[in-house]
Amino acid sequence: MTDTEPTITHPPDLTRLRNSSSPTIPTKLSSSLSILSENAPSTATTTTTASSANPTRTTSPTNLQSLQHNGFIILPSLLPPHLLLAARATSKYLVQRTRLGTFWPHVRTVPKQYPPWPLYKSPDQGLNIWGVQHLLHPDLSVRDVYSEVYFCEEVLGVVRGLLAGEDGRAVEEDELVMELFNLLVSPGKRQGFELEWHRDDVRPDVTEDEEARLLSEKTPAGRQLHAQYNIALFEDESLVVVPGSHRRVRTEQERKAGKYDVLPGEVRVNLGPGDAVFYDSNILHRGVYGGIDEHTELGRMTLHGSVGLRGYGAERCRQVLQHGVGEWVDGDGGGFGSIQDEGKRRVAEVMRRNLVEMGRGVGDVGFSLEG
Ligand SMILES: O=C(O)CCC(=O)C(=O)O
Ligand SMILES: [Fe+2]
Repeated sequence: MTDTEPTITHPPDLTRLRNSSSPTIPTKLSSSLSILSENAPSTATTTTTASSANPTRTTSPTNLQSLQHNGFIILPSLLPPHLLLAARATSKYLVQRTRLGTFWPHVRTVPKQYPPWPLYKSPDQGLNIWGVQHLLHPDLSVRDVYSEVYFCEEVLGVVRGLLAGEDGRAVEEDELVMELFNLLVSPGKRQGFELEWHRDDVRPDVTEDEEARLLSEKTPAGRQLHAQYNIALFEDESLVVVPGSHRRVRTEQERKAGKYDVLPGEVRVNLGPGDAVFYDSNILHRGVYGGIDEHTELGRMTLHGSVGLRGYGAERCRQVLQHGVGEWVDGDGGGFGSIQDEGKRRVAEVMRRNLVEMGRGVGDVGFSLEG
């Protein structure tokens, strides 16, 4: 694999959004979207804007307010440089070895959008991967690097803020639940692939009433019960979202639209290395993945993770356990003793135990979506 990856450009462009349907024209952001990207990670910021004629004091929205309003937030350069460097090197190795077969069987395969995916045992199966699953699995030899990233304060600090209750105070670390951590990659063999429009845990065939009920159940009294994110290790513009669609039922047009149609207001999320997008997983979204020549190109390598809030297992367990984490999280070697920093190790262990507790006694959870 030759190193044809884009060079790291810091700081990245702060307005990493554009209309997906007009790639070269910068997005005309509506007023509701113009607040995107202005927030510093994890804490509310207060800024003073002064005009000599009319000095006004405005408070920037917190990450949580922006996410609740738009359904997603973009945080440029979230991942610290040493973790970005380590995650890039590790992911190149992981993906290359995985594609060769016999190294890591847990993958997402083209053209299947949702779990379960077949196990990758040999390249002779002719499978083409668009993701590598279970980065925190104890049998994965490069797991240590991914645990340093998953449990890093830069990410968990943002998560604690997004899971805040009515008082707006960030939740404590021991209220967090370890959930999913995967790597999304460009399919090889120059075989492009697209995900259809979906919400992660609401089926498309539900009635309007059922859709409304499910959406409010998943964010009771407006509370986010989990935080989901993509952290790009290289340039990535695969994710397309409809801003604001996470808290409302689909419009007539959205219901009638084809699986891959352009939807009104859709935007493509454009991330640079180390940038993150946190999104409400019930926003209408899809993925568009250009195929690469895996022998000469790296393409997309984006960490795709989620962290839950303790006490809401009933709402979250299907989303998490349908991916099969319950089979290894409590097993031999599942602990995070390899994490060097004592505080971080403690948080990781608490979060893992919270996941084990969530899965205890839960039977077959089935799958959220089919296809
Ligand atoms: O590729 C992405 O960023 C989105 C993936 C996705 O929507 C999913 O796995 O449900
Ligand atoms: Fe999704």
